[in-house]
Amino acid sequence: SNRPEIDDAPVFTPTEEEFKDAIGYIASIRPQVEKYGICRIVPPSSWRPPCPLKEKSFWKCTEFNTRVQQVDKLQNREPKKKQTQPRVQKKRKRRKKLRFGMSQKRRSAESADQDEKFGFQSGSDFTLEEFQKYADMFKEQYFGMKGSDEISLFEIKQHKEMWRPSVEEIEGEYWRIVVCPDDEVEVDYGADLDTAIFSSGFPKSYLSDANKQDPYGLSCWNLNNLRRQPRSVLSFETEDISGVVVPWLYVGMCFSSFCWHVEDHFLYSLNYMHFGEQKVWYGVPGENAVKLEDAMRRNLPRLFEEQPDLLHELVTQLSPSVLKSEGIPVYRVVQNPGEFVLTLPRAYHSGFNCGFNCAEAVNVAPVDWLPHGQCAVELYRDQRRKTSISHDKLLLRTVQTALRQVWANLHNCKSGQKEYIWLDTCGKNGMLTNAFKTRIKMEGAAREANARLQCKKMDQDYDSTDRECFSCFYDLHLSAVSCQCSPNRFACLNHANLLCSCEMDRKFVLHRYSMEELNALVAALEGDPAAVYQWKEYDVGLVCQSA
Ligand code: 2HG
Repeated sequence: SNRPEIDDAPVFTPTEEEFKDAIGYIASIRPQVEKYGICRIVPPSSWRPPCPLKEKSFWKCTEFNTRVQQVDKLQNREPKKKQTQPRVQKKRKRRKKLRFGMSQKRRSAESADQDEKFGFQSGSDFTLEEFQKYADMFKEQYFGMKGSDEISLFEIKQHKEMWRPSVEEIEGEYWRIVVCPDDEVEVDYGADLDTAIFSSGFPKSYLSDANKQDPYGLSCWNLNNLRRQPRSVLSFETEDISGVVVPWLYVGMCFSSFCWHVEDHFLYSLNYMHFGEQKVWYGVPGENAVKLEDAMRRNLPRLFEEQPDLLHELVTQLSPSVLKSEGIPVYRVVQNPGEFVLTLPRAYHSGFNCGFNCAEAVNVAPVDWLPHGQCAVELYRDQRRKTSISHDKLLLRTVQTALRQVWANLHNCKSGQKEYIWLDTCGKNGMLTNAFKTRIKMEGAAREANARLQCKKMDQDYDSTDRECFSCFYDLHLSAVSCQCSPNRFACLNHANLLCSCEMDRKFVLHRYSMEELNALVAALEGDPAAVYQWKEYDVGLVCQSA
């Protein structure tokens, strides 16, 4: 069989009490999940949120766009680059093309760069009702046809129980198509649908007065609310970044796939299945991320030669059996409707759907994510890759909030426990203190290297979302280098030399805080009362300025 023989990732079944705090629960299971990278979370049986997508008016009327996936080309395909040497024509087996129904809805190939690199072309628009019909018909015909082209759809329906394949059979067939592609199998996937535009599968508490009382509208496991939970570093993100803090929806059919990838900025991801057939996941612990990347390069050298950043495109599968044979641990999860799947920072994951289903996903950032996020932006800088969030802004805002609590704690002005949620991330060896100290040390060294340049304070209200290093796209929230010659061009501290050919005395460093202020912040986080008071004076000033 082509079914990979791999162990299952752990399953967690929180009690109702444990389920009251999503970020707290995730933090509590992290030590156990780290060596797997992925896990399944089964909510208490009483937690059954209604799904507004199932309401008739929505189900039948609202359309979403799909992408077309050639499942047989996810691992084995020819690089698209023009060949310099004439290729020897290999004799190929007769290929059976498996696409069914609704082909009249298919759009012609749209994307202009499809000739340049492999990707998923835009497919048809469907309502959920139409997509379910299409998905069910595909699956019935696919598995009905196997071994015998003679069975009619009618006969298949009559013997539904007899042929209905198990998850394991679908999994075996999936990897047969991907690994030894004799047939062309094309499916559609309603992936990455912005819930702000399409709709969320969870009730939204702010949409109607009735929902304001709805425990599911308010639930901390409702993915629309996750960003705003206590102890979520992403609660300090003010932009509605689609797919990161605003959930995305996935409407799947049999064999529709998500290929090997890690989350942007190495964030956690939390995925909930609203309804439908199972989603099979494969996860690799975060500490094996580089090993996985090397294995992918070794096994698919020509594809990586053509496209060095292939893994960012999310269009490539590689059999878990191959990864295992290269010594990379891979774990499996079968997600059922009503269950969550959690992936940890830098844990590669991939998978496919067993039939028509609908899931929703968003990123999560408990405080232990900070060092991973730092590592991500440093790698992005080296790869000259754009960032999607300002890591330094989130870090600074978390520190500011934590320090208000440190100050309040010193004054013993307890006004409800909520005020103190960040306290145990501070102190001499707190997670927040450590993450901030590491960042400030790096900042100190980079400013030292630019000590010849004059310094200016940047406007407090300057937001780095409109500025990035011209060379590596590094975020410029903490500091930027500018030159009199070009006021709208900026560099990070590492690329000051490349900014322009002007003399150094025309260039200057813009900083949000001086090193003295940053070091005082560290001392305050560590609990030094004098530093806390010094910071408080400054913070009051800041609050007044921004008020
Ligand atoms: C993820 O967390 C996505 O990476 C998986 O939610 C995508 O469900 C999918 O297809």
